[in-house]
Formats: sequence, structure tokens, C-alpha cells
Amino acid sequence: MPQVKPIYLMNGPNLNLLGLRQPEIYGRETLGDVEAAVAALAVELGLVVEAMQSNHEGQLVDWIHAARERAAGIIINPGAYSHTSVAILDALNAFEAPVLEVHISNIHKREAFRHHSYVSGRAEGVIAGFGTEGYLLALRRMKSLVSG
Ligand code: CA2
Repeated sequence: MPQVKPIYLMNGPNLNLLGLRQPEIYGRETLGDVEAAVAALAVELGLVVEAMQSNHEGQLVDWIHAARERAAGIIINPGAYSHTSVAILDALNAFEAPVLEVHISNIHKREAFRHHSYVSGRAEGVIAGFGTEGYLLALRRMKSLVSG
């Protein structure tokens, strides 16, 4: 049987603190809760998700490189690297399958430095301000994108 390629669910710096600090901005769900909810929805949708989080830019770049061979799509919340990282943008530009960008908060309602994301110029779609539900919405959209 052919191997089903997973969707990579990638979270960037500080998102390991989800649910533990600043619940007024990021909610009360932990990253583990989010990953479990996405995995449960993936089963319903007939998708496989591989979740990963790193506080290190180079690690995120390495995972995106690996995704070129290994993943059917990437759902990414690059955290603060959204606003700074040309390296992550360049890596995503070398990845040929769909990319969806998620932000838990509405970055456009926050400080001006959060209004621009390098990743948005590459992503097929961007979700911001839907709380952690945004990850589930992104997975539903990913299902449509990878089902052609
Ligand atoms: O809204 C988002 O998802 C962000 O990507 C989150 C990043 C922020 O730098 C972006 O501008 C928008 C920060 C993630 C920090 O996550 C924390 C979660 C709980 C407690 C402290 C930090």
C-alpha cells in the first residue's frame, strides 16, 4: 500500500507555553490539547498529521526541508519568526505543496510590528484571530487543498 504523506503541523517559538501564560491573548488550551484536537479531526478527515514545535529558527528550516520529501502540506504558526524570518520564507518557497499560516491572535489588531508576516507571501491562506480553533479550520482547508 502506498504510504500516506502526513500534514506537518509546525509551531514556532514560545508556542510551547500555550495555555500556561497570557490566556487573555492565547487562550487556555495547551499545545498538547491543540495537537490532540488536530489529530482527532485528522482521523475524521482521513488525514495524518505530524506535529512539531521548536524555539529555534534553524530547526524549523530543517523540518521544512524534510517536508519537501515527506509531507503533503504544512500548517505553520511561525510565532514571532513570522515577522522576521526570511530564512523560513526561503525554506517554504522551496516546498512545493500547500502551506497554510495560522495565528491564534489577530496580528492586525496588535502592535504594528506584528502586522507584516514574511510567511503570508508564500501561504495559500492565512488564519488569524480565531484562537486555537484556527488550527482546526486550517486542517479542514488543507483537506480541500490536498484532495484536489
Ligand atoms: O497569534 C499568534 O499565534 C502569534 O503567532 C503568536 C506569537 C506572536 O509573536 C505572533 O506575533 C502571533 C507568540 C507566541 C507566544 O506564545 C505564547 C503563548 C503563551 C504564553 C506566552 C507566549
